[in-house]
Parts: sequence; C-alpha cells; structure tokens
Amino acid sequence: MDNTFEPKNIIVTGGCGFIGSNFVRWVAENHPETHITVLDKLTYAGNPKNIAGLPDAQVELVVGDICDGELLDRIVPGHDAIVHYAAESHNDNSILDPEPFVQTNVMGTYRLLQAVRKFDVRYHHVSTDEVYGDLALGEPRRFEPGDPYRSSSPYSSTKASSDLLVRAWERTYGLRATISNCSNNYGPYQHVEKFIPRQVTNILCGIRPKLYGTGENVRDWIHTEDHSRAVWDILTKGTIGETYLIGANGERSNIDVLREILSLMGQPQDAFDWVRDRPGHDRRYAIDPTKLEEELGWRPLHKDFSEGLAQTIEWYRTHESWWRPAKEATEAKYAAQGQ
Ligand code: NAD
Ligand code: TDX
Repeated sequence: MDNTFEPKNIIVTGGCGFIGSNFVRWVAENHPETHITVLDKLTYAGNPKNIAGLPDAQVELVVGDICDGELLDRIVPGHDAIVHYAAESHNDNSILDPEPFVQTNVMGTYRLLQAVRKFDVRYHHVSTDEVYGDLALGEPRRFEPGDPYRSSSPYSSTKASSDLLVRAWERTYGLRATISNCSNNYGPYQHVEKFIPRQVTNILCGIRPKLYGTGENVRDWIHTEDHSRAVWDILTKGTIGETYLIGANGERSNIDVLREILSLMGQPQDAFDWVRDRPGHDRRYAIDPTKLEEELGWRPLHKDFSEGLAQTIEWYRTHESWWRPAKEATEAKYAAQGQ
C-alpha cells in the first residue's frame, strides 16, 4: 500500500526551540511547496531569531500555548498536519519544578490530540528515547520500538505519558498518528542549559566546564539535522500507528565528549570541575534505528561526530549575541544547585 503523504500546510509546535526550529528551517529549504505555521509560546527556551529570515509567505509564527484549546480551534482548521515538538525539555529543570512539565507535555499533548480528532489532521508526535528508561553501561542491548516504558525523571515520565495518550487516541479514535523517539541531539541553536552548549560557552566565558557524577554516563548523539530529515520521512512515508526510533549510532560517555570539546578548544584535558550528580541520573541511552533504516530508507548524513562537534563549537564561537542573554541566569541556577 502506498501511504505517501504530501503535506501542504503544517503546524509545527515548538518551532522556535532548538529542534523544532531546525525542522522548520529544513522544511523551508527543502520543501518550498509546504507552508508552515509555527505555534510557540516563546518560553525561556523559545527564540523567534531561530526562524528569522525565512520567507514570510512560507513561514508564519503564531505566539500561543498548546494548552489553549480555543486557540487550537481557531488555527488548526485548514492545516493538513501537526508536527508536535513543543515541550518543557530539560531534565534538571523538571527535577526542580515538575509542574510546567506536566502542564505542557501532558495537558498540552492532550489538547492537541483533541484538536487533531476534531479536525481530522495527520499528527506526528516527537518524543525521546528517555521514555525507555536507561540501559546498563557496557551491555550490548539497545532500545527497540516495542520495549516497555520505564522512564526515570519527571521530564521523561511526562514525555512517556504523552506518548501513551497518542497511542490510545490512535487506537481508540483512529487518529492518523505516528510517534518518533530520538536520542540526544546536538548542533547549533541549542539552549546553553544543555550539556554540549553549556561546556562550550563556559570555556568561551572562561568558566570551567562541569561534569556530573563520574562522567561515565553514556548518551547516543545525533545531529539535529538528521533528526529533522527522519521526522519528515516518518511524516510523509511512515505507517500510521507506528513508533520509529531515531538514532545515529553515536554512543559516547559524557567524559569522552567533554574531553573532545576541551581538545577542540585548545584546553588541557583536566580543565573541568566534577560536580554533584543529577538525582536519578540515567546511565546509558542507545538506539537501534533498524526499523527507520529498513522501512523508510533513512540514513544519517552527519556520521562524523568530531566534525559535527567542531562545527557546533564554531557556531557558538561566532553567535555570542544569540547565547549570551541566557548564560548568566542559567549558570546562576546551576550554581544554586551545586552544579
Ligand atoms: P527546547 O526546550 O529547545 O524547545 C521547546 C520549544 O517549545 C520552545 O520554543 C518553547 O517556547 C516551546 N514551548 C514550550 N512550552 C510550550 C507551550 N505550552 N506551548 C507552545 N510552545 C511551547 O526543546 P528541544 O530540545 O528543541 O526539544 C523539542 C522536542 O524534541 C521536545 O518534545 C523534546 O522532548 C524532544 N526531544 C529532544 C531531544 C534533545 O536532545 N533535545 C531528544 C529527543 C527528543
Ligand atoms: O553540565 C552538565 N554536566 C553534565 O555532566 C549538564 C547540563 C549535563 N551533564 C550530563 C547529564 C547527561 O548525562 O550530560 C548528559 C546530557 O545532559 P543534557 O544535555 O541535560 O541531556 P539529557 O538529560 O541526556 O536529555 C537530552 O536528551 C534527551 C534532552 O535534554 C532531552 O530533551 C531529550 O529528550
């Protein structure tokens, strides 16, 4: 059966954040026939500069909350798909104050699903590998789409909850929905609260990088552009009701990533501080992307992590005016937590 879908007029929620804005820029560049309405609340993590310069005729920004059902009733009609990125996305914030996570990630997804039902649009749900919990260090197993949900943090449990709502709405109400669970993204425009931008901008500011716990925790890194291409493939060619895992075989321990940053930035290998570990810190994430590769023919284009990391560092070096406004408050918040 040919399930090719050609979206002409999509809503991208969270399109002013790190990954959502990459998707918006990628679609604008590669699919000029597709109109994009960005729905974004512009929280501390949303920045309209991330989508500045795109053609007005193709990309429109609506500033608003996904939890606002009346707003959704007004803007969803006339669109043929919603790609849902909007979320509270930072684990450390979720430990300090889980409430906005429950509100946006669970309630916001519920409201979107109700609008999707009402107006019968295609829906793609962007989620995380963290819903599967963590793996032991050194074991060969990787996450697979049918694995049980075992989320550990307030953030990942709200994302897991949202995934389960999507699965239920697809099965019960027949929504045309797909889900993707992706591993850790890196690249330009990522908020300075996250691991790689934090360390890079610390070095640029003359502050020592901060490593949690033993530094042995493993993350599976993927360039955000490869994530965007995968989401487009799933939206346009994926099978309704299915879950796809997105990953680029990029497993690395945090200390290895930090050492690479230090070396790329000309710093001694021991020029960092060990700081208090994150409570409940997941040990290892690893994605088996076979289903995405075999069913949809997707392959990562950014295969050389060191090269992608060097380009990312260069972007932060040359875009200080983008990250500087958030830096001081972010570090003050970490310092108050002993991190
Ligand atoms: P981000 O924090 O950089 O951006 C989130 C965006 O959502 C911001 O623009 C923010 O203003 C917007 N937003 C937040 N609450 C909103 C609300 N109530 N209504 C409308 N807009 C709202 O996040 P990110 O890192 O770009 O992550 C995007 C999505 O990808 C999230 O769903 C996240 O769970 C998922 N994801 C992230 C990663 C990663 O490595 N960062 C990996 C896998 C999946
Ligand atoms: O200063 C730090 N030092 C440190 O050692 C920070 C900020 C983090 N870390 C560690 C914690 C993690 O093991 O680095 C690793 C990566 O941390 P984050 O960038 O906070 O990412 P993580 O918690 O792995 O979650 C990310 O990937 C999955 C995204 O933030 C989520 O939105 C996504 O779902």
